[in-house]
Amino acid sequence: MASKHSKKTANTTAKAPVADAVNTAAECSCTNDLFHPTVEQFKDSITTHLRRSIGTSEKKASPLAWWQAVVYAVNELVFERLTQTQFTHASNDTRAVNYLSAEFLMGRLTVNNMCNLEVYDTCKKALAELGIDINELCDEEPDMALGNGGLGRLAACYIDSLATLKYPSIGYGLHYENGLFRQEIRGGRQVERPDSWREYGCPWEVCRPESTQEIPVGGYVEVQTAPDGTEQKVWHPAHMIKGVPWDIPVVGFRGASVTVLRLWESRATEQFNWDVFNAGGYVDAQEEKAQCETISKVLYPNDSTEAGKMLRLTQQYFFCACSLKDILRRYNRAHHHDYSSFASKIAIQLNDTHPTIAVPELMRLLIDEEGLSWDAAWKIVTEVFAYTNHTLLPEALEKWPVYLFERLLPRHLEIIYEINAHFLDGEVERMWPGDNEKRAKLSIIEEGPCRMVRMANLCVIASRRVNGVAEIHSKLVREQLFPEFAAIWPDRFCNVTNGVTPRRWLLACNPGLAELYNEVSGKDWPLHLESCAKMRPYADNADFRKRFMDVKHANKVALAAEIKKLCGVDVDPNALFDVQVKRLHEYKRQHLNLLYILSLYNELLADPAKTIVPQVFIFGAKAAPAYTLAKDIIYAINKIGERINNDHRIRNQLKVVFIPNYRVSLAEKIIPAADISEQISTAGYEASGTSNMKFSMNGALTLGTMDGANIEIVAEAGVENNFIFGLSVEEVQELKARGYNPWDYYNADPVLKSALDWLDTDYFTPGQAGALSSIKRSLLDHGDPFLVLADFASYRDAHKRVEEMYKDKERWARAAIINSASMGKFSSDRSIEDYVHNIWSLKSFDVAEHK
Ligand code: 26W
Repeated sequence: MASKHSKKTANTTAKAPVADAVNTAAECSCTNDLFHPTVEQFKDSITTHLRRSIGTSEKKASPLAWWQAVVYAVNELVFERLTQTQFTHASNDTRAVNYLSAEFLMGRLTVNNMCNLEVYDTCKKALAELGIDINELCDEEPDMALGNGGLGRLAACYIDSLATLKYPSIGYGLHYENGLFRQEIRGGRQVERPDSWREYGCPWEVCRPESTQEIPVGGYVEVQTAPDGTEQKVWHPAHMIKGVPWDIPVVGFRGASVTVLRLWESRATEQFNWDVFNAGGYVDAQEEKAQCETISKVLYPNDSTEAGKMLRLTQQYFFCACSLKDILRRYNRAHHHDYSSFASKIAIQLNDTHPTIAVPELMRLLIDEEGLSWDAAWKIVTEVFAYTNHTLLPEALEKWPVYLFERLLPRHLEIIYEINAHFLDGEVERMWPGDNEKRAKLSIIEEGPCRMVRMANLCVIASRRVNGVAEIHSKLVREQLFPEFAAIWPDRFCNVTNGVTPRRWLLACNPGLAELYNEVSGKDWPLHLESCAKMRPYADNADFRKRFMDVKHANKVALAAEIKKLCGVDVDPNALFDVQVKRLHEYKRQHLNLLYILSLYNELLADPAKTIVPQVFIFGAKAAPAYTLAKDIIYAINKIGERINNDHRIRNQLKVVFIPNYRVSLAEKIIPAADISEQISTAGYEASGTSNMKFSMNGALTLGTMDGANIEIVAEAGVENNFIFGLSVEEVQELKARGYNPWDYYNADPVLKSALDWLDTDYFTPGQAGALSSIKRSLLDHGDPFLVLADFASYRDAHKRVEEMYKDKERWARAAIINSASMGKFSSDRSIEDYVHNIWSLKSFDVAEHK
């Protein structure tokens, strides 16, 4: 089948000469050589793969086998394009960005790849003719959940945009055997279960054993004197670990180009096994093997607190070291160890501080292995790296105990000390001569009983650019997180507001709305999301409003069915769907939402005749396994939901559902069905948020604080079309400085007081009074660090405004349309162009067909 497709491609399209391959991003005509199979050809390809690649038949094939066969059929197109992309880049010796990230939250790839190749409808028909429902088939695919939340999903959106915009690029990460845990809810509580996403193999990935790397760890450093009298450091590592790369090709929209995600799997080296084995240590060898393989076994499920574990540091070092060796190997293929053009060919982006160890590792490779001087190596390093900060939470800023470095990476520790000495005696001394306080604050090493390496300081010192992920966040990064660094290097700091790929988050997940955009904006809107603004005037057209809301209603009907299946709860698609889906964290304030629900329930019980806008509150959230209060909040949502959903007195006017195991594939079903998007973080704490953008794109109205990208979203869509409440960043800081006392709010507001007191009773947990008390205690006895009580009244008021607007169906539809049509800025294509122009300086390349 492969030859059939490629032959067809070759015959039907003109070959572009390689010399013509260099084009600007604006000329977007590269897609006409993409092969579009017919329904018959697709059927043929799928059944052939069933028989010849999988060894089954149409009659016997399991749903999993059908899905695999479809992936093989789609992959024929993907691989063809991959080869073309790599040929184009190699023959032009392109400058590329290497995106280093400990997380890539890819989700499922089948529908997305089909949509990007514009073969979804063909495939759907082909499958229908074979008696298979495409939705059921696609539900066979496990999510690639190799990330915790926003940071990992952002990396996945960026890979999609890089491929679509034809920028030479590669994503590097870890090939976790287990992604983020699968969440089960038992008795209302979160239980973590392993997520083995590739238990039966993943048909999208290709192993590349020829690019395997060997990575040294442990041991000691010896100082040798060279014949010319100079000192040389020689690292004698204790062990070597093998890094095996797995490639996942990501195809851009209309097959523009293919960007590879290269994920490293750890294995024991053969050499080690043989040594121990020969010494009679068969069992020891097995243990060592298990230890090596542990490195890529599991993703750490924390999205804010750093555990400081040896394994986590080893993971970070392992994938950075593999990636750098890979980068150097490819560079040297064309440049033969001449490093003079290294910085002009290579950009490396650090996705938060998790890959910071790449900085000393590149220094080590250049100095110890390639023979460059310190100054030459440092010049390269500071031209190549850039760092994105994703959080201001102090507990999320990575610090590693020096003793862990001594044990695992002794040579890297020396290099870090030297970078630090150069910096403190250079820039810091020049700026603040003799100021020991400044030296202590800016040092990469934090002194104390346990000396620590501050990874963020190392990142800032080594990077040519440091960016935050929304305007307000970048301002706080510059002014409050790193003010001294910004004084030393004012031009180093910049902003790149996050974005999301409209291919996955609109075209693929909301076909009904995508069809409306095809009508009003033409079919190129997934490439030019600003063109969706053409829908704005239709907000005034009653017929169009009806069609828009019909799409929303159909999505709500589908979600209601899913909720019935997953939670066993009946919800009415005519009710207002109010959604908060994101990681569970106190700063995101799911408990603020819950307190409002309690107050609303209380109102209904107090007045049995009362009618309100029927509302369904929908939650989805995973808590870090060791984050007790977060898990208590999940328990509270479930128990309160159980009581409310079964209380006939309130006549189905209020429902609360917690959808278990929230993940990318669920987000794709939930977001298109939302009326309200809850974005209620304490101002100053949510760096950007990205689901806020996805919700707005899909026609939900934001109920949110002036935080992160919410500020930019309402600037585009109009504050009158959303519901803004709560303290601003400045007000939060003033209140904290003045001295915040949550008891004042508790005592002054009877609505709030009774909601909180309810948590101490056994009303929601019969026979177990106090089972929900930890939430109340955190808000009163432990000082309410995220100002939940301070924002409650304003939040409640905003909810009342939501209800008022929802009663006016036409007004609501108008606001929903304007929100969706105003999200052009939040395409990840725009974010990538910002990175390209302000940080990476890349040129895009049209991918030529070749034979
Ligand atoms: C365990 C250490 C750790 C610390 C922080 C792991 C992961 C993190 C991430 C930075 C958490 C994260 O995902 N941050 C989110 O990044 C998104 C993409 O920029 C932003 O939109 C979110 O606001 C931010 O919380």
